Parts: sequence; structure tokens; C-alpha cells
Amino acid sequence: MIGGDGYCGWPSALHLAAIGHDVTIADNLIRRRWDAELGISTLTPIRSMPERLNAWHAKGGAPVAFVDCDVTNYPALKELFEGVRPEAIVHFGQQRSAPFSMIDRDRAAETLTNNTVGNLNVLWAMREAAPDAHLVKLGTMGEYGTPNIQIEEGFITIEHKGRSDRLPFPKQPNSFYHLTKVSDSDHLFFACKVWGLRATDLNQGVVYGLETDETPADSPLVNRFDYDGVFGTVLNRFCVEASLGVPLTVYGAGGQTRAFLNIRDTARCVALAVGTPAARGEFRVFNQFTEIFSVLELAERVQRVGAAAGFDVTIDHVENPRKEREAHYYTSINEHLLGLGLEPHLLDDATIGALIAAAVRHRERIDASQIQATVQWGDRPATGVAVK
Ligand code: NAD
Ligand code: USQ
Repeated sequence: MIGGDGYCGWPSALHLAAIGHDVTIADNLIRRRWDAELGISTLTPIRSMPERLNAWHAKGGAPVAFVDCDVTNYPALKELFEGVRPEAIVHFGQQRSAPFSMIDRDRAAETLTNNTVGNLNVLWAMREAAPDAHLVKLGTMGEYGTPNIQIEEGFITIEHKGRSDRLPFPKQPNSFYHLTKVSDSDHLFFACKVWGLRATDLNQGVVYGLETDETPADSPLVNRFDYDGVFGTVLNRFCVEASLGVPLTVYGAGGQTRAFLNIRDTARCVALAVGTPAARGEFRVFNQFTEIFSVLELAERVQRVGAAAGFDVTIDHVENPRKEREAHYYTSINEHLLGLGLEPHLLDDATIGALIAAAVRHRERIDASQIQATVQWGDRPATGVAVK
């Protein structure tokens, strides 16, 4: 489990252990360093990795090992694979914030190097040390952008001038971060074709939520929960904003529509993908989400739930720091994981209420100055490129 100290990786690692897998977490803990560099912090008081694992083992959890490993360090990664001899490699270990990748040239380059070289190393280390392992790689729904047609799961059959082919679905990423994910997918597809590796690309939507069965909020196993303007994702941010009584920060019109899922379903989807490996040479793409919402719809839901709980919740349409469509068509299928047995935890009022309550419990840890989004996509309108 590469990236097993992170928001998705930690609960997924424990879930895999809980259902009987022998899990090793590999993480270089760089996310904790990025937080320190940016002066941001998780809402929840996450423990160090040794403390997390001690707490898990003290509860009787199946053994989980930890290796401090940077995936951009090829010899270290290869040695790890040679030692662990993994049947499955789950790769969460990347820089995952779109705003972070747009801060400046250096953060963009850091994102590209970390993600692209890291992913390349995973593929080479598999080829050399674990050629039969199944790679479960976290991609993102944002690879597809917001096309004016239904998004398929990775591939689309196109008729063109009397001929037909099944081709990778067109990609229109919207940040340097999302661009790395598109490149990762191409690398996976290529490595499966030429080396016969097996891989599943999980194109995940925006994740929300805090607790899973293995990571209760009131325990040392608690997950991280980002609410800041760089790493915080939209619904989690809205719940913290509601708890503070500051306006919900809808960027622009709020018609931006995205695919979403509960963190509980992230862990389950990863388990389902691991449990049904791709064949040798097969590259699969699963769209990993359960529901689709616009940003404004989410804000209105948080406003309603917050108001019912006695909070004064207003909605602000702040100037959009990103360059993205604010009103557009959006629909996508997500059949593969449902077909494997995923039973979605759909967004309900109780979940939103619990997130607002968690923010209230940790009120003393919230730094309101972290909420504003300070990273701009650029100061020129996106009109400079003429496409004929
Ligand atoms: P996170 O930042 O919480 O965790 C990422 C983890 O990877 C961190 O613990 C970090 O230290 C580790 N890491 C980063 N670079 C590494 C390297 N070079 N070597 C070893 N470890 C490294 O992010 P997350 O929210 O858990 O996201 C995990 C994955 O899921 C990412 O690939 C992300 O693109 C994808 N994803 C996340 C979301 C979401 O909403 N959080 C949605 C879709 C896809
Ligand atoms: N948004 C607001 N207000 C906010 C924060 C965000 O209106 O306070 C809007 C954004 O403009 C965007 C949408 O909400 O239109 C989603 O933004 P986000 O920050 O919640 O998510 P995003 O940047 O897309 O990135 C997150 C994860 C990333 C993952 C991606 C999945 O950080 O790792 O890849 O979700 S997806 O969106 O499908 O690409």
C-alpha cells in the first residue's frame, strides 16, 4: 500500500488487513512535510505512523508493516518489492492536490516528478521484481474533464470515416496534477501491453467523510481531514465552514459538477479491485464514484443540514480561483465496481451532520486563515489558443 499514511491510504490499508490481507504500508510521509511547509494542518489530531500501528495492533488488528520508502527512489522501491513479494500493489502515493500543482513552477515540477517518476518506478520495479503482481493505481475522474457526452469507463468505441475502434476515452485534465494522472494511465496501458503486467486504474471522484469501520473518529486510528484551501476537498471544506459560521465558499456559479464517494466506499472499492485481479497483460479502468453533484447542490445541502442543527450557514459565490466550466453537462457510468458488489454509502443528512459535528469537536484546531483559496490558475483568460 504505497501512500498508506494518507487520507485514502490509511483507512484502505486497515480495511485490507481487517478482511485478511497481509499488508505492508510504504510511505515517505512527505504529505506531513508538505503540510508543515504550507503552514496547514488536518482538522483531526492524526498520530505518527508508529503510534497508529501500535494502536491498531493493540486493538487486535492483523499485523500491518510499515516501510519508509520514497517511490521516486528506484533502488529502494525495487528492494521493497523483492523483500515483500507483493501479490497486489495499491498505489496511492502521489501529490494529489490540483491547487498545490498550480502554486508555481517549482510545485508543478515537484508534482510532475513525484507522480510521473514514482509511477514509472512502480511499473519498472514490478517488471523486475513482481511481474505477476496486480497493480491497483489511483487515477481520478478529473482525467476526463467535463465533456459534453457521457463519460465511459476508460474506453470509447469510435466510428470514424467508415471504420471503428475501441480507444482510450478522451482526456481533458484541468491542472498539472490532473495531467500527471492522464500520463500515469498512458504509462499503465503501455506497460500492460508491452510487458504483460496487470493493472487496474481506479478513476476516483472527489472523496468526502472521516470515519470508516477501522478508523473511528475518537481513536488514535483517526484519519486525516483536510479543510484548507490547498488540500481540502469541497464537501469536507463546506462542513468545516458551516461549523465556524463562515460562508460556504462556492467558487463562481457553482454549476461545476463532479463525481463523489464516501471514504468508506474508497476502502471497499480498493478491496474489490484487489480481490478480483486483472489478467496478465490486461489494463482495466474502473470509474470509482457513487453519486454526482454540483458544487452548489452540495452547498445547499450543507446549508440545510447546518441550519437544522442550529448553525447560521450562508453561501458565498467567491471569485473562482480556477479556470473551469461553471455550467456544463456531466454524466458518467460507474458499472464495474457496482458489478463487483459495491454497496454505496450514499450521501445523507446524517453524514453531513456528523462531519459538521466533528469540526465542532475540533474547533480549537481550526485555523480559519487556512480556508481561503489563495492559489490562482492564472490571471489571463483562457482564450489564447486558437484550435481549428
Ligand atoms: P494524501 O495526500 O492524503 O495521501 C497521499 C500519501 O502518499 C501521503 O501519505 C504521502 O506521504 C504519500 N506519498 C506522496 N508521494 C510519495 C512518494 N514519492 N513516495 C511515497 N509516498 C508518497 O492523498 P489522498 O487523498 O489519500 O489521495 C491518495 C490517492 O488517491 C492519490 O493518488 C490521489 O490522486 C487519489 N485521489 C484522491 C481523491 C481525494 O478526494 N482525496 C480523489 C480522487 C483520487
Ligand atoms: N470548489 C468550490 N469551493 C471550494 C473548493 C472547491 O467551489 O471551497 C470546487 C472546485 O472549483 C471544483 C470542485 O469544487 O470545481 C472540486 O474541487 P475539490 O478541491 O473538492 O477537488 P479537486 O480539485 O477536483 O481534487 C480532488 C482531490 C484530487 C482528486 C479529485 C477527483 O484533491 O486528488 O483527483 O478530487 S476529481 O475531481 O474527480 O478529479
